[in-house]
Amino acid sequence: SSDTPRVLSIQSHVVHGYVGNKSAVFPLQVLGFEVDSINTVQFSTHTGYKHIKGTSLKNEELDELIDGLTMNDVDYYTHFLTGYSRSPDSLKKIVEILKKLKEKNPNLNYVCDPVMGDNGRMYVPEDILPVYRDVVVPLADVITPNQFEAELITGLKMNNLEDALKIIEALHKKGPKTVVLSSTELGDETYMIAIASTGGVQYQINIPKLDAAFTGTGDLFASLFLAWWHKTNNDLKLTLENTISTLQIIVKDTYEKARVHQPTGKISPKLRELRIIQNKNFIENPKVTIVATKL
Ligand code: PLP
Ligand code: PXL
Repeated sequence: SSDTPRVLSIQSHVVHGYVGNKSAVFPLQVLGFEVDSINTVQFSTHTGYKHIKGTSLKNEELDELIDGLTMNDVDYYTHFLTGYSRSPDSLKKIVEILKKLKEKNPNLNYVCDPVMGDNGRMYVPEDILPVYRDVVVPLADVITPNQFEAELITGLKMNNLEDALKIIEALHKKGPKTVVLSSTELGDETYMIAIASTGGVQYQINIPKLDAAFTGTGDLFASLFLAWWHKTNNDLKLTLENTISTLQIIVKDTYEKARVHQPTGKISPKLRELRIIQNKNFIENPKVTIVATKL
């Protein structure tokens, strides 16, 4: 029916663990969204493991799946979600799909996580950048870059909060009405800063740091933000608080359980897999433990 939001999520699938669609689909479903998912790759695990096995969906195969949806008249969506993509060609294909979906629903909400890298390092081919910057980002309603991705897209460097606000402004100028910096290194050794902006208003939230890096958190962030942005009727503060509070619960729980098995040293990828299903209740009913402040 028209009151159930419907998402098309085009992301990775991993057999084991939680990145891409494995990280995004369950939270969206739990929060009441109909989710249609297309898997851009099917790998055994995410690429942070030692052995990478699996296959990627070809552009023709992606086209064929979309054709099937169109021909059967099941291609009406309220939301479109994309993440990790490895080739400029597949990104251009995503733009074609977006345009088609917008013909069917002009109010389609496109949430784009322009996944390119973090901490000063690109982990997708460099020729992806101009496609995000010049073609994809201008068509997005909501973008969720981290600091490094926001710097790449704008060509500006972020050394302080003032820079961050200039970068956000530059990102709005490209098109997106909602810009969220999912994480920045503008805090200190104990916390990161996330900032959400609708142009008129900006909120900051401080995210406690743990001595481990997780994979799939960005994908989870984008799905939670999409869900709460819709469910709160575009309440920016509450959306940011619910998103970060849920992420914190999951990341902390994952960390604490991992530390039981591995008390010291670097935690293996296997033990760092996000404990998403175990925290289903917190996904459904987030306890706001971290408050956002107006900038
Ligand atoms: N890790 C944690 C604990 C977070 O709360 C967040 C986002 O808020 C991220 C990672 C996301 O960072 P990125 O977008 O760089 O993956
Ligand atoms: O979370 C991003 C991501 C998505 N898809 C695959 C990945 C990763 C991160 O490592 O390996 C296949």
